[in-house]
Amino acid sequence: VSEYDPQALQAKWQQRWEEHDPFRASEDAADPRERRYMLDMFPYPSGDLHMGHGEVFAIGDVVARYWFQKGYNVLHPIGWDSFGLPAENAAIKRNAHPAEWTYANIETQANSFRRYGISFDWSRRLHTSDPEYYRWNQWLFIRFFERGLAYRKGGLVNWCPNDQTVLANEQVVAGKCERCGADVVRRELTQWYFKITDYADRLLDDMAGLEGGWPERVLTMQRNWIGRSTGADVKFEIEGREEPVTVYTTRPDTLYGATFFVVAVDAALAEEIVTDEQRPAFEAYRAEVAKLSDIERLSTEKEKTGVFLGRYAINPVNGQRIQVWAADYVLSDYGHGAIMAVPAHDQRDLDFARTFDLPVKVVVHTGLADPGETGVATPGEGKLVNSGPLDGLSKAEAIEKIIEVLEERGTGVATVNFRLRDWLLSRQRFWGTPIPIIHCPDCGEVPVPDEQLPVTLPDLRGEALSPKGVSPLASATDWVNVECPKCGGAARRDTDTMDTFVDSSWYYLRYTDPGYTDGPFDVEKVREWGPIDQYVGGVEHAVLHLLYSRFFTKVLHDMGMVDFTEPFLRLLNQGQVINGGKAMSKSLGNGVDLGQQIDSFGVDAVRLTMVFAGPPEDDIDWADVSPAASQKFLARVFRVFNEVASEPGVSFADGDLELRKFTHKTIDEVTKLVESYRFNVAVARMMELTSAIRKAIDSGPGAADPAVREGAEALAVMLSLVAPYTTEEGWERLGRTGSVAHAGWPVAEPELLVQDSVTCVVQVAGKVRDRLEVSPGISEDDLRTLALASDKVRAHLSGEPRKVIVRAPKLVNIVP
Ligand code: ANZ
Ligand code: ZN
Repeated sequence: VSEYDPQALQAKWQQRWEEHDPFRASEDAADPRERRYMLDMFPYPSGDLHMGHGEVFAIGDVVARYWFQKGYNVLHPIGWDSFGLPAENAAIKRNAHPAEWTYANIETQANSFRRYGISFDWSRRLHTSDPEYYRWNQWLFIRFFERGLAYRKGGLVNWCPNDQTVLANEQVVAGKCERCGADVVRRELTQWYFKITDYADRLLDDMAGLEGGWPERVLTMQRNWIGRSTGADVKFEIEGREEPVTVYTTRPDTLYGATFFVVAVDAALAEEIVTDEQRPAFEAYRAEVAKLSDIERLSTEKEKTGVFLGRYAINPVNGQRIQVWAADYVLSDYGHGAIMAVPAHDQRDLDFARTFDLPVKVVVHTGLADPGETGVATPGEGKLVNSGPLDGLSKAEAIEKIIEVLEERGTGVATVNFRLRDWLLSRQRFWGTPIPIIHCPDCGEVPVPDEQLPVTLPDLRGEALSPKGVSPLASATDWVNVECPKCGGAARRDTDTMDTFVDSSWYYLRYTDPGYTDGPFDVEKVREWGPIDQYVGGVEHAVLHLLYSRFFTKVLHDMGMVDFTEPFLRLLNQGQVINGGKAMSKSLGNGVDLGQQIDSFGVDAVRLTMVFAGPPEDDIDWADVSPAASQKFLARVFRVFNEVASEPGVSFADGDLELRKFTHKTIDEVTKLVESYRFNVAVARMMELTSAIRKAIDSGPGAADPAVREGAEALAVMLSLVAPYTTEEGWERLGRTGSVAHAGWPVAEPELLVQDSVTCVVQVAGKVRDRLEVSPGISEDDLRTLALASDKVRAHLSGEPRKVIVRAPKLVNIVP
């Protein structure tokens, strides 16, 4: 009976949990418990759960189970992010429908989650590919459309030639498709966008409130992605052109140093103003640039290239004629697609100037060598020179002054610019939410009336889904051709589907009532559950999902549907599980299968290994950890549970004092460690407690001592965050009734935490010279005497010290 058999425990307790549904959140308004909302990023059903899932959900479960133990009414739901390309690609290969693959995988993962013992509320399961779910994507899209936040425009977009679809800027990583790694190319297409740029300021400013709750690196990534910069728009006359051309600059103070002017080679302006004489050279150059990827184009290592457009611009402050060039280092979709070039103080401009022998004029004296000679621009602070009325001013003063002058003359204004672009949301693929718009030749873009939602996907499968560069939905003629809801005339449905990041932008709200039929979510219930208290998931979503969700939440706030403006109060990014120092991959053959690990070592040992491996943010190298050792530890714990010889309810106060103190110290530390997310150290403390109990049984007061029971019960509850099966069985063997998951977090008794000694640091002239073990209650006088008696201290003193500052019991500071 006392043999530790993880597989047998799993079979027994999984069944019990399913009968009792122990992690259901309560909706009872009379429930006095405070609510907590704990969420793990929902999985994509690409197959069975993998090691990465094993890690993120083991970590998330520590937090969720801790809150259960602390007596909160916890919402910890699970669902599936089940639209997306892999299902579609699998369906093409197997001549099947993407739903078949998707829902089969969801079942597989759901079963694995149950076995893995995660504390989910299974009654709230949702799948984004269900029409009951995506109906509300459509509903929300229409609300956004009505508010001017969803719109269609033509322009250059990112196109993945492999997946045959457009991508949002956020899905292009270093010039490659985030999904398949193919080089992204540019295409001219008319597409749907969400106007996330309207929220750029708020997305940036509200991050101040996430400070401390979110990892700093994620905040930094989002800040950089949004990329707010302040500067000025300045108007330059172009000879022979009616309208002046505006440039954006962050350094209007350097205006007197503008020695040439550059237009993005692919901007309409370049094409418009190039002189006949220069046109052939311009067109040849433009064709060359079109072949480059964005990465190549923007590389700072690349030789600067460009072509003179045969025209001149007039510097508005000094009337100077400067050449107008076209180049690829100026982007057509940032600022105004044209710049004033200040080679002395901007490296890109200097590289260009040196390549084409253009003048360099220093206008900020920085004390560094002349950039025209060194080839190194001086972008830093300094005093203005060669700048008329700005001479002698600092950079900040000059910026203020020049903006004043420009605004007075009507040739410039102070402005703010963002790197963030609108979110391109249409996709030319099948397995997603149809965009609920009907295109009518007379009425234009007409939203599908709410009562006709959802617009469900047409029934296409296999070959019909293969990518053709236009959406497969276009081939479903019966589906496409509809009456215009406004005029009744012949019209066509939009055939694109939505980016699946739309689905995940608001799913957390739907969990509060996934069956709700009167809207995307029940506004009242969301008010009660509030934003997510703790979100756990991968850092790869730093500027994708996490940015989009924040945007959606703010729009929903403005629509009066949620009363908060940030979705995730705290964020934890777990590391990756790697093997042999490398990411697991098919080609390296270093994959580790979660299911096999569980078969070999048991769920609890695998979970314990994940949590114990290191801080949750760090990667776990599976080659360096030992699930076998975890299993051995759990067997030791299990033996302790079996050997406790006292009865439940025994008075702990009668127990062995030494073990009691150890138990309470452990409780105190583990509580603090769990709350500060140092789960691995918390596990280490539990291991020490296990050893202490073992010792008490074997060579101390014995198995019948009440302190042994006290330690074992505390251990069972604390360890239940990581090893639910072992502790559930242990709890039962300890004679306790009910699930250990709801036993209640142990509380350390303050009287048992009193330390016998503390370390006192003794400093002489600010340097630590000795450490003394003293009693916590030592008096200042005693401590002074003790410190001055130390040999190590006396070695650094010659005679009476000038001053002795005593802070009992921890510090003595001696001024010699
Ligand atoms: C003159 C100048 C002088 C500049 C100087 C910088 C330093 P951020 O901070 O990223 O907003 N710029 C403006 N539009 C551009 C475009 N479409 N493509 C490439 N570069 C562009 O960068 C703003 C600066 O980037 C602007 O300030 C402009 O160069 C350049 F000592 O103007 B600056
Ligand atoms: Zn119409």
